[in-house]
Formats: sequence, C-alpha cells, structure tokens
Amino acid sequence: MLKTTTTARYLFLVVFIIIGLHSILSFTHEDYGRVTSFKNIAAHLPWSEPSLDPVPAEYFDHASDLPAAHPGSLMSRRANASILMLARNSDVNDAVRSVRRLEDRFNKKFGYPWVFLNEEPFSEEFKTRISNVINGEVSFGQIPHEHWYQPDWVDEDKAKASRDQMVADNIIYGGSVSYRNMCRFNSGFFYRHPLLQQYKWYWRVEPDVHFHCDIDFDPFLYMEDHNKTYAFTITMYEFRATIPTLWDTVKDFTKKHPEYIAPNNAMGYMSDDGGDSYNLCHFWSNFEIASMDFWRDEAYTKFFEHLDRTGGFYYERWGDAPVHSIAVSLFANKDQIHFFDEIGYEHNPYIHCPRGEGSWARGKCDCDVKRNFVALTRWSTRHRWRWGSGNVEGDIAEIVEEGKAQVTSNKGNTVTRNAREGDPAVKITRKGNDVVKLAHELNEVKEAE
Ligand SMILES: Nc1nc2c(ncn2[C@@H]2O[C@H](COP(=O)(O)OP(=O)(O)OP(=O)(O)O)[C@@H](O)[C@H]2O)c(=O)[nH]1
Ligand SMILES: [Mg+2]
Repeated sequence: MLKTTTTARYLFLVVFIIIGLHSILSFTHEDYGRVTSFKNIAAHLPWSEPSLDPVPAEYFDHASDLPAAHPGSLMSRRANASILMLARNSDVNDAVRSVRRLEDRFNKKFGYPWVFLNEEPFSEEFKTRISNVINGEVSFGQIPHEHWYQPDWVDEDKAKASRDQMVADNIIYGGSVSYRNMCRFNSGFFYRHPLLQQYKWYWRVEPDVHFHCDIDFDPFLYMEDHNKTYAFTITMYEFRATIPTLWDTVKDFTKKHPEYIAPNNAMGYMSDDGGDSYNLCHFWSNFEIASMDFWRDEAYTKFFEHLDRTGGFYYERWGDAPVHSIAVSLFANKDQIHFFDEIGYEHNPYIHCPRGEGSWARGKCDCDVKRNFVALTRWSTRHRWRWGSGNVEGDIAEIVEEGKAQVTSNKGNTVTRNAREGDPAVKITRKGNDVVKLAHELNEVKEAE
C-alpha cells in the first residue's frame, strides 16, 4: 500500500515536471511552442484557404433542373465517372444501406454508374440485392489474383512475426492479412481493374457509411472544372505503429525523384518540420472523390512500386490512407486538393457535417454540426473549443496522439485520458482548471460567438 502511494507520488512528480517543462518551453522557446502547439500549426498552414472554397451556386441551380425520374437523361454535361465500392459478400446488408443512402441523397438525380469489386465472385444474393436499390447502371467485378493476394516475394516468416508482434501490441487489424491485402489493393491496384479503365473519376464508398445531406450538385464536374485532383471530407491522424518506416521510404523516393514533386505541393499539411518527419495527418480515404489519372500517371506508378518493393504493406501495416495522402500532397499542387464541406458524411465513429454559410439548411442535412471531428481544424484558423453541453471554452495546448494525456487540476488532482487510434487526447488550457478530452468530444467555437 505504502509502495503504491510512493510510486504514484513519484509518477505524479515526473508528470508534473514534464508538464511544467512543456509549459516553460512553450512560452520561452519559440520553436518548441510552434511544433507542439496545435493552434499554431493550424494557423500557419499556408494552404488552408484554397481548399475551403465552397461549391459555387451555379452548380446547384443546374442540379435542381434535373428530372429525378430520368436519371441523367437531360443532363447537358456529365463527367466520366463511376461510384466504386470494394466489398465482401458478407458485407451485403451494410453495402445495401450505403448504396441506398447515396442513391437517395445524390445519385437518383445524376445516375452515375456503380462498380463493385471483390476478390471472390459476388454471390447472386449480393448482386440481386444491390441491383434492387440502384436505378442506373451497375457492374460487379472480380479482382485479379495478382492484384490482391500477398506476393510470393514477401517473406511470410518475417510478415508473420510482425503480425504477431502487432497483435501483442494490440494494434487494430494488426494480425490481419486480408486487411493488408485490402490496403495494398486500394493503394496501388483498384484503378487498374478492367471495369474501371473507361473512367477517369471515382467516388469511393464503403459499406455502412452515411450521407447526411442532399448533394444537389455534381462533385465530379466541380472538380473537373476547377482542376481538382483529390477531394476529402474528413482528416485523421495515422497510428504510428502501423507505418514505422513509411516516411523514410517516402524520403528515399523523393531524393531519387525530385522531378515528381509539385512546385506548389502540400508538404506543409504532412510535416511540421519541412519534411523531416511525418505528422501522421492524412485524408480519411474511406471517402474519396478523385481522378484515377493521378494514380495511373508515372509519378504515382513509380512511387507505389517503390513502396511496394519494400514489403511494408505486409512487414508493417501501411494503410492506403497515408499512402494516398502523402502522394497527393507531394505530387499534386495544393489547390488541386479539395475539401467538400457540402457533403455530409459519416463513417463510424466520425462525421463531417457541413459548416459553410447556409450549407446545412440547403442540403436538408440530418446531422449535428456539433459532432464534427476535430482534426478538420488543420483547414481552419479557428481555434476555440467547447465540450459537453456547457459553455466552458479553452485553447488547445497539446495533442497527444499515442498514449496518455494528463493534466493537473487546481486542487492537485490528475485527470488522464488515453488517446485512441484516430482520436487523440487533447490537453486544453483555460482560466480555472485545465482539462483533457478526447478529440471527438470537442466542438469548435465559431469566431463570431
Ligand atoms: N472484397 C473484400 N473487401 C474488403 C476486405 N476487407 C475489407 N474490404 C473492404 O475494404 C474497405 C475497407 O475495409 P474496412 O473493413 O471498412 O476497413 P476500415 O474502414 O479501415 O475499418 P472499419 O473501421 O472497420 O470500417 C471496405 O469497403 C470493405 O468492404 C476483404 O477481405 N475483401
Ligand atoms: Mg470502413
């Protein structure tokens, strides 16, 4: 008992010293403060403005003229686009739900063709139930064996040892080979599938996602007209343990091929130290609207080959989200990356609910704006936060992406939160007691308030 108390006191002292040091350094040492303060990182993002552009009104006017009963029939302009879902036969219930939601909110007016891919043949049940909720064209394809399964040149003993270690370390999907197959396929193969060859654009949709608002404009046409390459709705932090050597592998590539780096790239989004280290930011790729020409081009083709050759998709657990995000941020100009505020989207447990002037009402959105995910502030210069239903506000002092975040109250009590994957613990300073929250619990306070 005595021992526990002594240990606890000792731990408390160490934490107190660390917090104290952090505060002193933050105030006295400009660089330290800059690197660790989320507020400053957000405020210094030079490329935040262009991607916040709203979709212009004329795109909506056009959509309201469309006859809902005849998808696409009177459309004067149309993009060369498809809506893509990768799914297993066992995903059928969730897949039907996603399709129904996107058809209702968007595609019954626009009639873009759906493409479903699976490494196994789709079952009759899957095809029948999906086709039943789609008015327009739909096709079902099987993924070529060599685009999906772990290649023979990957050392399975080494891969297994790494999987076992990740299971022991409790890393999500750490023991799964099929998850790795999926991440590698989404990184480097989907756009090569024969069914997708005819299309330039795709909208990636997963089973059981939600579309919370009417999408009365054509995002593909908007992107085409505005020279966009890649669009997202939610951004996230990657779990570092899944990508220990990814950034070094990326740096290796850029050293060899500086010619592929876009002059006006978005490195500032991914790195807070000019490219030395990766800050784990990525676009949450379960939602993507993007040009497949970008993935098919020489820069990305060589980049993917370079990554794949290391075996990192299997020896570690590289996700397609950081791989896509890093590539887009390096090889595209920053104003080719677009944030679609107008598209209300949810993939459990995170949500993007439109915040732009009038967007929520115009889209007849059924989501709660207060539930928006915190990482989006990387695109925002606003920086006051609220939590719970109260009116208490504070500034973000520190984001803890892995492990524990701890603050000490005025009375000397310590409050701790454990960061979760994609949901960092956030220390907040305010008059009175400091607090620590999980990112998803925080709501942004608009400047006008
Ligand atoms: N055909 C097939 N599709 C898969 C497989 N594993 C995952 N997928 C699909 O790949 C996409 C991503 O997989 P998810 O299991 O949703 O992965 P995640 O989004 O990282 O994790 P969750 O939070 O569990 O949704 C979804 O469209 C899945 O349907 C698989 O083994 N075979
Ligand atoms: Mg998913």
